[in-house]
Amino acid sequence: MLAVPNPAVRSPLSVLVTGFDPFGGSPVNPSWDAVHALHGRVIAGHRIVGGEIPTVFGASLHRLQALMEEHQPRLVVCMGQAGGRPAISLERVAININDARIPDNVGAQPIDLPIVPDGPAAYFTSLPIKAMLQTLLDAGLRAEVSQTAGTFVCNQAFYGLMHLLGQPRWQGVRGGLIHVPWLPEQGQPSMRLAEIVRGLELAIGCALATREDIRKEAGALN
Ligand code: PCA
Repeated sequence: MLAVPNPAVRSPLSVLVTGFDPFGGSPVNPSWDAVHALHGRVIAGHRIVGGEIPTVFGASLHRLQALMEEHQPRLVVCMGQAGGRPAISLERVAININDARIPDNVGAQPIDLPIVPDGPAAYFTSLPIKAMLQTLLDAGLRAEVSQTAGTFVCNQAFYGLMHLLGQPRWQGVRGGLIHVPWLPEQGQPSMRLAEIVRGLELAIGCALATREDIRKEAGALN
Protein backbone atom coordinates (compact mmCIF):
# COMPACT_ATOMS: atom_id res chain seq x y z
CA MET A 1 0.00 0.00 0.00
CA LEU A 2 2.64 2.58 1.12
CA ALA A 3 1.69 6.22 0.51
CA VAL A 4 0.89 6.61 4.22
CA PRO A 5 0.22 10.27 4.90
CA ASN A 6 3.05 10.88 7.34
CA PRO A 7 3.54 14.61 7.93
CA ALA A 8 7.14 13.98 8.97
CA VAL A 9 8.08 12.78 5.51
CA ARG A 10 5.75 15.00 3.48
CA SER A 11 7.43 17.53 1.30
CA PRO A 12 5.89 20.37 -0.65
CA LEU A 13 7.77 18.99 -3.63
CA SER A 14 6.58 15.50 -4.24
CA VAL A 15 6.43 13.12 -7.16
CA LEU A 16 3.62 10.57 -7.10
CA VAL A 17 4.63 7.26 -8.63
CA THR A 18 2.06 4.49 -8.83
CA GLY A 19 2.30 0.77 -9.60
CA PHE A 20 -0.47 -1.78 -10.15
CA ASP A 21 -1.24 -4.85 -8.10
CA PRO A 22 -0.69 -8.29 -9.69
CA PHE A 23 -3.27 -9.37 -12.26
CA GLY A 24 -3.95 -12.09 -14.80
CA GLY A 25 -2.85 -14.89 -12.47
CA SER A 26 0.68 -13.62 -11.87
CA PRO A 27 1.80 -13.47 -8.22
CA VAL A 28 3.79 -10.27 -8.78
CA ASN A 29 3.65 -7.04 -10.72
CA PRO A 30 7.08 -5.49 -11.38
CA SER A 31 5.52 -2.04 -11.65
CA TRP A 32 4.51 -2.17 -8.01
CA ASP A 33 7.80 -3.76 -6.91
CA ALA A 34 9.72 -0.92 -8.57
CA VAL A 35 7.52 1.76 -7.04
CA HIS A 36 7.85 0.14 -3.63
CA ALA A 37 11.64 0.25 -3.98
CA LEU A 38 11.64 3.95 -4.83
CA HIS A 39 9.14 5.09 -2.21
CA GLY A 40 10.63 7.68 0.13
CA ARG A 41 13.71 8.41 -1.95
CA VAL A 42 14.53 11.98 -2.87
CA ILE A 43 15.28 12.73 -6.52
CA ALA A 44 16.33 16.25 -7.51
CA GLY A 45 14.87 17.65 -4.30
CA HIS A 46 11.52 15.90 -4.78
CA ARG A 47 10.28 13.21 -2.42
CA ILE A 48 8.99 10.11 -4.15
CA VAL A 49 5.61 8.97 -2.88
CA GLY A 50 4.75 5.46 -4.02
CA GLY A 51 1.16 4.27 -4.19
CA GLU A 52 -0.44 1.00 -5.24
CA ILE A 53 -3.33 1.09 -7.68
CA PRO A 54 -5.76 -1.83 -8.07
CA THR A 55 -5.92 -3.46 -11.49
CA VAL A 56 -9.60 -2.67 -11.61
CA PHE A 57 -11.47 -0.43 -14.04
CA GLY A 58 -12.90 2.59 -12.26
CA ALA A 59 -11.43 1.87 -8.81
CA SER A 60 -7.92 2.44 -10.16
CA LEU A 61 -8.84 5.94 -11.22
CA HIS A 62 -10.51 6.74 -7.92
CA ARG A 63 -7.41 5.60 -6.05
CA LEU A 64 -5.16 7.62 -8.32
CA GLN A 65 -7.23 10.74 -7.81
CA ALA A 66 -7.28 10.22 -4.03
CA LEU A 67 -3.48 9.89 -3.99
CA MET A 68 -3.13 13.08 -6.02
CA GLU A 69 -5.44 14.97 -3.66
CA GLU A 70 -3.54 13.70 -0.66
CA HIS A 71 -0.01 14.37 -1.88
CA GLN A 72 -0.43 17.32 -4.27
CA PRO A 73 2.42 16.12 -6.49
CA ARG A 74 4.33 18.18 -9.04
CA LEU A 75 4.71 15.15 -11.28
CA VAL A 76 2.68 11.93 -11.59
CA VAL A 77 4.20 8.83 -13.16
CA CYS A 78 1.98 5.76 -13.43
CA MET A 79 3.80 2.49 -13.96
CA GLY A 80 2.33 -0.72 -15.32
CA GLN A 81 3.45 -4.14 -16.47
CA ALA A 82 3.37 -4.90 -20.18
CA GLY A 83 4.21 -8.60 -20.39
CA GLY A 84 5.83 -9.57 -23.68
CA ARG A 85 7.53 -6.24 -24.26
CA PRO A 86 11.33 -6.35 -24.11
CA ALA A 87 11.98 -2.74 -23.08
CA ILE A 88 10.84 0.03 -20.75
CA SER A 89 8.03 1.66 -22.74
CA LEU A 90 7.56 5.40 -22.45
CA GLU A 91 3.94 5.77 -23.48
CA ARG A 92 3.06 8.63 -25.78
CA VAL A 93 -0.72 8.39 -26.01
CA ALA A 94 -3.78 7.35 -23.99
CA ILE A 95 -6.98 6.57 -25.89
CA ASN A 96 -10.58 6.93 -24.77
CA ILE A 97 -11.55 3.27 -24.87
CA ASN A 98 -11.75 0.31 -22.53
CA ASP A 99 -11.51 -2.97 -24.43
CA ALA A 100 -10.37 -5.68 -22.04
CA ARG A 101 -8.62 -8.81 -23.30
CA ILE A 102 -8.99 -10.41 -19.85
CA PRO A 103 -11.15 -9.62 -16.81
CA ASP A 104 -9.76 -7.11 -14.30
CA ASN A 105 -9.20 -8.06 -10.65
CA VAL A 106 -12.91 -7.89 -9.83
CA GLY A 107 -14.02 -9.76 -12.96
CA ALA A 108 -15.07 -6.78 -15.08
CA GLN A 109 -14.31 -6.98 -18.79
CA PRO A 110 -15.60 -3.87 -20.56
CA ILE A 111 -15.66 -4.08 -24.34
CA ASP A 112 -15.58 -0.98 -26.54
CA LEU A 113 -16.68 1.44 -23.83
CA PRO A 114 -15.39 5.01 -23.54
CA ILE A 115 -13.44 5.93 -20.41
CA VAL A 116 -14.92 9.43 -20.39
CA PRO A 117 -18.13 9.64 -22.45
CA ASP A 118 -17.80 12.67 -24.75
CA GLY A 119 -14.12 13.02 -23.80
CA PRO A 120 -11.54 13.54 -26.52
CA ALA A 121 -10.41 10.45 -28.45
CA ALA A 122 -6.92 10.67 -26.98
CA TYR A 123 -4.51 12.56 -24.77
CA PHE A 124 -0.77 12.82 -25.20
CA THR A 125 1.62 12.40 -22.29
CA SER A 126 3.05 15.58 -20.82
CA LEU A 127 6.29 13.81 -19.89
CA PRO A 128 9.40 14.60 -21.98
CA ILE A 129 9.53 11.07 -23.38
CA LYS A 130 12.26 11.66 -25.96
CA ALA A 131 14.63 13.12 -23.37
CA MET A 132 13.71 10.28 -21.03
CA LEU A 133 14.40 7.77 -23.78
CA GLN A 134 17.80 9.27 -24.43
CA THR A 135 18.63 9.17 -20.71
CA LEU A 136 17.65 5.51 -20.39
CA LEU A 137 19.51 4.45 -23.54
CA ASP A 138 22.61 6.37 -22.43
CA ALA A 139 22.50 4.38 -19.18
CA GLY A 140 22.53 1.14 -21.17
CA LEU A 141 18.91 0.24 -20.41
CA ARG A 142 16.52 -1.16 -23.02
CA ALA A 143 13.89 1.53 -23.65
CA GLU A 144 11.50 2.70 -26.35
CA VAL A 145 8.78 5.23 -27.04
CA SER A 146 5.51 3.31 -27.33
CA GLN A 147 2.62 4.54 -29.45
CA THR A 148 -0.03 2.49 -27.63
CA ALA A 149 -0.63 1.82 -23.96
CA GLY A 150 -3.20 -0.85 -24.91
CA THR A 151 -6.88 -0.75 -23.99
CA PHE A 152 -6.79 -2.33 -20.52
CA VAL A 153 -6.55 -0.81 -17.04
CA CYS A 154 -3.21 0.98 -17.56
CA ASN A 155 -4.46 2.90 -20.57
CA GLN A 156 -7.60 3.76 -18.60
CA ALA A 157 -5.54 5.14 -15.68
CA PHE A 158 -3.32 7.05 -18.10
CA TYR A 159 -6.31 8.56 -19.92
CA GLY A 160 -7.99 9.40 -16.62
CA LEU A 161 -4.78 10.99 -15.34
CA MET A 162 -4.39 13.19 -18.40
CA HIS A 163 -8.08 14.12 -18.25
CA LEU A 164 -7.60 15.24 -14.64
CA LEU A 165 -4.39 17.11 -15.37
CA GLY A 166 -6.27 19.13 -17.97
CA GLN A 167 -8.34 20.71 -15.20
CA PRO A 168 -7.29 24.18 -14.04
CA ARG A 169 -6.62 23.02 -10.49
CA TRP A 170 -3.82 20.74 -11.71
CA GLN A 171 -2.28 23.33 -13.94
CA GLY A 172 1.47 22.91 -14.28
CA VAL A 173 1.44 19.29 -13.03
CA ARG A 174 2.80 16.87 -15.60
CA GLY A 175 2.18 13.17 -15.92
CA GLY A 176 2.20 10.02 -17.97
CA LEU A 177 2.56 6.26 -18.03
CA ILE A 178 5.56 3.96 -18.25
CA HIS A 179 5.15 0.25 -19.02
CA VAL A 180 7.78 -2.22 -17.84
CA PRO A 181 8.61 -5.79 -18.94
CA TRP A 182 8.08 -8.95 -16.93
CA LEU A 183 10.58 -9.94 -14.26
CA PRO A 184 12.72 -12.97 -15.21
CA GLU A 185 10.61 -15.31 -13.04
CA GLN A 186 7.43 -14.30 -14.92
CA GLY A 187 8.59 -15.19 -18.43
CA GLN A 188 10.51 -13.86 -21.39
CA PRO A 189 11.39 -11.24 -22.53
CA SER A 190 12.18 -9.84 -19.11
CA MET A 191 14.16 -7.23 -17.20
CA ARG A 192 15.70 -7.46 -13.75
CA LEU A 193 13.99 -5.44 -11.04
CA ALA A 194 17.19 -3.48 -10.33
CA GLU A 195 17.23 -2.29 -13.95
CA ILE A 196 13.55 -1.34 -13.85
CA VAL A 197 14.09 0.63 -10.63
CA ARG A 198 17.16 2.34 -12.08
CA GLY A 199 15.21 3.19 -15.24
CA LEU A 200 12.35 4.66 -13.26
CA GLU A 201 14.73 6.69 -11.12
CA LEU A 202 16.50 8.07 -14.19
CA ALA A 203 13.23 8.75 -15.98
CA ILE A 204 11.90 10.75 -13.03
CA GLY A 205 15.12 12.72 -12.69
CA CYS A 206 15.04 13.52 -16.39
CA ALA A 207 11.39 14.57 -16.29
CA LEU A 208 12.07 16.91 -13.36
CA ALA A 209 15.08 18.44 -15.11
CA THR A 210 13.51 18.79 -18.57
CA ARG A 211 11.01 21.53 -19.21
CA GLU A 212 10.97 21.20 -22.96
CA ASP A 213 11.39 17.83 -24.62
CA ILE A 214 14.13 17.25 -27.16
CA ARG A 215 12.95 16.94 -30.74
CA LYS A 216 14.51 13.86 -32.24
CA GLU A 217 12.95 10.85 -33.91
CA ALA A 218 13.03 7.96 -31.43
CA GLY A 219 15.03 5.68 -33.72
CA ALA A 220 17.72 8.34 -34.05
CA LEU A 221 18.40 8.14 -30.33
CA ASN A 222 19.62 4.54 -30.39
N1 PCA B 1 -0.64 -3.68 -16.60
C1 PCA B 1 -1.98 -3.72 -17.16
C2 PCA B 1 -2.89 -3.30 -16.05
C3 PCA B 1 -2.09 -3.38 -14.80
C4 PCA B 1 -0.70 -3.51 -15.25
O1 PCA B 1 0.30 -3.51 -14.55
C5 PCA B 1 -2.11 -2.88 -18.42
O2 PCA B 1 -1.12 -2.71 -19.13
O3 PCA B 1 -3.19 -2.40 -18.71
